[in-house]
Amino acid sequence: MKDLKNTGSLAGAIEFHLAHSVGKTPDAASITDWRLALSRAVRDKLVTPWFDATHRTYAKDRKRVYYLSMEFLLGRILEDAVNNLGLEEEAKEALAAYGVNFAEVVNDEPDAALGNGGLGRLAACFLDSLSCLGIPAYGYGIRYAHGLFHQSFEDGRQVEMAEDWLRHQHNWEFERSECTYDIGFGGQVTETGSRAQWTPSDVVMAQAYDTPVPGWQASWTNTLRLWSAKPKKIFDLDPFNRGDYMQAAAPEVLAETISRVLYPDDSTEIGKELRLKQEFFFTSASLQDLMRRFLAHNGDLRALPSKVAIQMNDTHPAIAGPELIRQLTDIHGLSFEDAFDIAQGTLNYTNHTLLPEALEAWDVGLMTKVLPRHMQLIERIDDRLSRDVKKSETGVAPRIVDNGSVNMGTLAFTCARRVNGVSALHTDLMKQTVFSDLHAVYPDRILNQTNGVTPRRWVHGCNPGLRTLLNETIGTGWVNDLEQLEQLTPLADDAAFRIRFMAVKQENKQRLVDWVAETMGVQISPDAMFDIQIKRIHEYKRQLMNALETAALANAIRRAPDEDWTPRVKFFGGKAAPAYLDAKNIIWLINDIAKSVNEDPVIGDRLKVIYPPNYNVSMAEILIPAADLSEQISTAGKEASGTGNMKFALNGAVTIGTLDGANVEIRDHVGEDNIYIFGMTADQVQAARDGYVTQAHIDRSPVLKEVIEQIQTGFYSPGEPNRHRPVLEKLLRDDYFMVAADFDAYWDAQRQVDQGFADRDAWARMAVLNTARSGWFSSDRTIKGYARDVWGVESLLGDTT
Ligand code: Z16
Repeated sequence: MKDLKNTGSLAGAIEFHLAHSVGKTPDAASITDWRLALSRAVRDKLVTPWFDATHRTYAKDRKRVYYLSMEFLLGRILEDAVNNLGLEEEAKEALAAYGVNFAEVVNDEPDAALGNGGLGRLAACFLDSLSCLGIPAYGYGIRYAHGLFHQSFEDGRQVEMAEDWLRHQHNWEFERSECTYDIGFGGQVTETGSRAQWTPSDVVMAQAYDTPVPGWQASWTNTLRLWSAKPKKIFDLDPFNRGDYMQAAAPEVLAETISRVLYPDDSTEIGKELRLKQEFFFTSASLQDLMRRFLAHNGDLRALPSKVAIQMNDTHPAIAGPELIRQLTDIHGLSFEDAFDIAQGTLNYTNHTLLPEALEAWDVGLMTKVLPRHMQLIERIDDRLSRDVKKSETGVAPRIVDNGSVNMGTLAFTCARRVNGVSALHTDLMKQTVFSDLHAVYPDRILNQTNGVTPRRWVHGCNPGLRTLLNETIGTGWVNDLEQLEQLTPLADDAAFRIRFMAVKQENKQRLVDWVAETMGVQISPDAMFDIQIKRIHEYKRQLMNALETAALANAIRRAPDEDWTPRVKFFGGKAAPAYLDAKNIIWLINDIAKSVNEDPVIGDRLKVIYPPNYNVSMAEILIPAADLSEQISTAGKEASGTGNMKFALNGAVTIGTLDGANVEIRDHVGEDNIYIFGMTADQVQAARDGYVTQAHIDRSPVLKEVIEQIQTGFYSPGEPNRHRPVLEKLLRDDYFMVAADFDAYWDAQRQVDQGFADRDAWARMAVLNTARSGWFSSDRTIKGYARDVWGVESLLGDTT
């Protein structure tokens, strides 16, 4: 292994840090103390490779990637770093010498939940791949004091609590108290000559905190730089001198509000002033920082696109267009046209959804108030777009400023060199729907980069049994070259291998059984099929359809308990945005169905429903390796990609799903015999909208009809028949996501799954083939695609010159 130029043995470093960083003796140390000591000891080993990577990038003046994202859903950091550094055995032994259990120590770490779902977790997987591939890159985001809320259930209903991940020392980051930038808001724009000058009325400081991101064996280490808001001045002296200490502290409170909390909305935009301020805050700080780094080595601003590639993760950082142009014109004196060309050559934009309610649009009045100079520049960018439209003679002219609001998707598109979708289907739909006008004007701009997931966390880390089996079977190269899993394909026909593969699955299921018993006090059988749907709760993801099918299955079992049922445990996991009442109602219904099913002695072990509260990255790491069946059942055309679908397939779960997002590509890779596809296609969904009548579909389906009547009459809410009326009323009034239309196809597919699982050997074969053929879904493949087609950057790994 590579010499990490470390600071001696890990054991010695842990002891050192327990004393010197934590201030404890071993006999007085709690699990948290050991964790903090281990974190410091591991972090020490990162420092040298981290410096090396920085120096090599500087020395060669290489093009750097800057990934701007409002969200980085990292989850736990320590175990991942221990794995990537190959320190697992050493850490286990070092702690065991004190009678301390390594697993307990790493599990003590709170998740860094600085994201809502797929978009934020994708950013975290990308950071891992960028480092593993040796691409010089920075992640830029916000160091929220409070990440995604903690979820609990009270009588089946979601209750939210503030999350507090920074309560204990956060031992991974380096505070950069010297690295700060001023971020202005409001105020006036004046013209001096041809140069505009923005004088903000409020200024806060963005302060950097750096987290090293080690690649595999730390052969390369990048930086995640998160910004925290600080006041320019701590106290207002007038009120302080008057003795009004609370009033004096107001500026501090106000400034820090900007980075206080992550907005908990996934796929809906709320248009709040504070959110706009957050977006500008981290975007402006990041651009000031990267410009400083660029200008330290380059005099010619025209060289920016050759040295810098900026990725806007969704439209959240789309103010980067006007902000970069503002810096180039108002600060560095370039003309608008030159500044626009440079900015456009540097910026790229990833779109993650086509849902209209998720497309950001800021009120012009609000934008003018918060960012007056940027609003002027947005108007100029809009003029430039109009000129390009005229030149291209395509007819329908898209506008950035339209109907009193600033369309951030159109802005991001106009300011970007490349615009990408996150799966093949999603990219096609982008061209056909929301971006069809812009695509006609700029036909070479849109391209696809299908999402991926990091095999370090999502196989090697979370599935030690599979890791060992793979290492013994195909060697260890798969960790960095996941398509090597293809070598397993012939072994799907090898009975002895299938047995070993399914023994790993069984161990993982037992681990989940124990966890459910411990955390929820519910006993489930590891011999049942584990059927899992984990993701944010959203109508388009159709957890409701899964819940209705669960209730229908319970009915069928109750009617004929002695039939040959395939025992199932249905797992649900996920949070609803606190303001998304329809999603919260679905959670309530699922929990009521779970209660009824689980308490029914006639059903027994044939069906159980488990909904553990507070689904997060760490919980996914327990659930995914234990899955037999992966639920990916969104209304076709609505799930841009999905990434959980990839994690399940890699870990040997079989998918039941619609032809949506990356499911299409999963089918192409694993083969149609190894996946259960059902329901309408995206085209059929579009065609079915005209004249859609929910009741007609219900009348056609006696199975669905019975369940709906049960819910209506309070079967799942005894004594309170109206409890679930809102869910049903919405379904009957406006089944926009076509639960009723797809229900029968889903039911039938599930019965096929029952039969499939009953033939354990045939199922094992499918499971092996899912793992064998999912290597393409590594985020390493995705990042190589971005590096080649979007950023124009190369790996510095092995480049020791
Ligand atoms: C998000 O997680 C996604 C889209 C979006 O507009 C906002 C958020 Cl917070 C998800 C998509 O829903 C999912 O299909 C996709 O796999 C993921 O982004 C990563 O691209």
